[in-house]
Amino acid sequence: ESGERRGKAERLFRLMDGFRRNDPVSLQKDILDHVEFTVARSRFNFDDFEAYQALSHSIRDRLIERWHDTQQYFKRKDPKRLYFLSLEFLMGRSLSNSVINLGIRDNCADALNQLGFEFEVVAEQEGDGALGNGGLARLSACQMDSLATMDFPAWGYGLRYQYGLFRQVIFDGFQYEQPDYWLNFGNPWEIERVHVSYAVKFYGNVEEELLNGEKCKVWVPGEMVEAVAYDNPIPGYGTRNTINLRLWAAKPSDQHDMESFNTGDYINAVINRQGAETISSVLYPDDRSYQGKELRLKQQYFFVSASLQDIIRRFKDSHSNFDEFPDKVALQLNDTHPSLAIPEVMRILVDEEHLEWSRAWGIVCKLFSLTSHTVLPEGLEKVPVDLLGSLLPRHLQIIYDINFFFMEDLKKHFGLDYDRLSRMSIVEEGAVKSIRMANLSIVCCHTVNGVSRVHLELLKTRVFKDFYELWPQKFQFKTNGVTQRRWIVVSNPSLCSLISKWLGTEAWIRDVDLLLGLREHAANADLQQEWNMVRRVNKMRLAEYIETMSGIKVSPDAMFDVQTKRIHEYKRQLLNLLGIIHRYDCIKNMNMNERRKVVPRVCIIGGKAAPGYEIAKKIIKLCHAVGEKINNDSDVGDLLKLVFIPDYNVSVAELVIPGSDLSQHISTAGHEPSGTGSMKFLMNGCLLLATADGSTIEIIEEIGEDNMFTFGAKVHEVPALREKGSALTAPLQFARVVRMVRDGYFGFKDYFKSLCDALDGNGDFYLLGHDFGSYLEAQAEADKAFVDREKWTRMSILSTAGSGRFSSDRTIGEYAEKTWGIEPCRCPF
Ligand code: BZD
Repeated sequence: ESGERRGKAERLFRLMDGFRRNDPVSLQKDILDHVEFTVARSRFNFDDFEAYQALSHSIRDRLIERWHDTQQYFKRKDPKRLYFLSLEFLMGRSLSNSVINLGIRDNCADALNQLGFEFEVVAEQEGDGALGNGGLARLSACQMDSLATMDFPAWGYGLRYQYGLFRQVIFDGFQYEQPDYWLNFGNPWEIERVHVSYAVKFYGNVEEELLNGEKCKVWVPGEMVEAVAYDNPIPGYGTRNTINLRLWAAKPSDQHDMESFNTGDYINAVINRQGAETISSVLYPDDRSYQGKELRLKQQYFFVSASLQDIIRRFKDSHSNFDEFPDKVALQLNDTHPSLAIPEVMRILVDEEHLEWSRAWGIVCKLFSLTSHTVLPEGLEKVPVDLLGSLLPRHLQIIYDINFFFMEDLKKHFGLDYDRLSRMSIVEEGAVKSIRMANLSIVCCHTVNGVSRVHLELLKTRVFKDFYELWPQKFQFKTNGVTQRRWIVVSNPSLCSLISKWLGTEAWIRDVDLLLGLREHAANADLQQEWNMVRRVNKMRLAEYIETMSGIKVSPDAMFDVQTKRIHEYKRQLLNLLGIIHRYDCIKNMNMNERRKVVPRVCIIGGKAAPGYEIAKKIIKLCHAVGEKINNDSDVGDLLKLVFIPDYNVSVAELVIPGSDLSQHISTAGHEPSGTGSMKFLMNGCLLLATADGSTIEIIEEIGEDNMFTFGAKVHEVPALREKGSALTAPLQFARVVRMVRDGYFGFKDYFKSLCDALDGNGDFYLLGHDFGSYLEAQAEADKAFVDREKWTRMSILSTAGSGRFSSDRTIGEYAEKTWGIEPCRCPF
């Protein structure tokens, strides 16, 4: 019967004229259709936002066609699939990215034009999808783009938070947080799947039952919540493949709480039901210290349970033997946040599928791989046993059992070395008995990946040293990468055209190593001139944005010196600020003649501080206080400006990065696992001023020390320098600028006191004092290079040319081959 239906459908499809067409006239018809029937506005009268909605729905139709074909093709071929589990995805805007990946950007622009609209203006109507905090979350988004483009049979799974990352508003120089209710105006990029939903259980207790004469455990839950799927199609570039990002939303379950309805308290019963939705209501802002919050744990399990039910259902559609599960499925844990998936798979296999423990464990150990994004031991997730035991009683038992067998193995391996056993145990004894999620993950994952070479080194020698000694082969690294589709093609279209023109091909958009071909033209005067022209226009656009946001007028002749990323002590925005104060102080003490030689700078800082992170918030205030002073000082004029860009997010980054001359990546060596912002700036021909940390170590190797400005202590020097205390190593200028802040030169003396105290003598944990001297030298080098236009432009071209290694295509290729064991599965056009 289904074959007959299919035949009918295929005949009808041919009658209907097949797929949506992508010529401008067909696109126009579709847009008007959606204006009239989806947006429900008159086709004779609609505005930019409505045009955005209608165009997006037209694109969505095309995505859905491709999505269906891809999924059917995957189903038919049944390759091994990758499931990428992450609690955070920072997708940013979808419209421009989609039309570029579909190859219909120009036709869309034409279609809109003929309707009296401009593509750029329409695209600006879209809000930012900000379901994540920073690097980890944007990395997931870049990797999804690469997975789709490289035709891998993969899906992402995550949570559909109703409130994304908070909006940052600045009032009087202080940060305030506001909710980001990003779904307020609808979201044309998602498809609600009311029929794809699963019950997720919480609380309750574990009972024993007899099954065929054998005892088995049964979890009797106390609460039930429904997980409903929302699918976000992810189109690849230059391929028909369109993969899926499935996000779960919590809804009350019919079985949630029948009791209270029966007691007759109807209104309160309904109100209680609504409470279920809080699980997916809000993203936790990252402060990198784990506090054992119940809601966070609930989110993690909710997402893991729904995803695994979905994955196992799909597996069972065409397989019945769980021994084949690892041949068909790879599960990637994006940090330990989804690591409850490990006991959850064990529970399903043992309690529900009734496999023997050892057989189930054998399967589980072939399924999972972990990527760590942390260096600090304090950054490792811990869940109090009491909390876990009450929310997920059966999982706690399973974790204890896993730990029991692990401890037995360890004793065989190392003998009764109790210190080592207690360090490696999944269970941490202590004031608050807790489960160490990293230990649980490492025990079970076949591979633990670091995000840069030096990061792996730190994992092996410090963070997971004991585990490395036990299982050296598990530890690998895959240097992070970012997608050139978003970070050049979408965000810097004129640079994109210029690159294609000089390479004579657009093939670098899929094969980024071709960028190397720019090297031979780096000194070409014509290319240099065109290069500078493109960069100049981007700077003017950024200058305009700065003026709108802050009222500060900046000159595009100045060097745009940018540091945009989450505010953290280890990222050292404070070092940057102290450098700016020093520059200001120098200018103030110059005579007219000397001032004429100063290279004008616009210093740009942007980033959010976690709401509870007091020091980070003080740094934001200091930036405003210093800016206030400098920007209003007529002695200084255009020689120095300091602006803070509020509410830095993916869309703002798309504007800032192409307009930057110099960008700073100046973490204390050994603290930034990788860093991916640097790669985006590099691709756009912005020069880097950086410490040798995380990925910048590898960037230096790729483009050469001559093409960037480096400074500061090296990773291996940091521990000894810390011992010594920086009172001895800090230069005089350092004490002077700190004193200016301390003495209230920028006001708010009491408020900034703790910032200054932390830099004193032995307290300077992040080595600002030690690195200050070489930082100023690197800055002086940058000034010198900037006035030599030919040299600077050559360095800029060589930066883009050398950025190919930092594409997420390379990263994903390595994961696919070395960690996941998956192969491309390309859907025919
Ligand atoms: O991950 C970041 C690292 O700090 C960067 O060096 C690295 O480049 C990226 C990608 O690998 N880590 C995070 O972004 N971490 C978080 O955002 C986070 C979120 C929730 C809880 C803890 C940390």
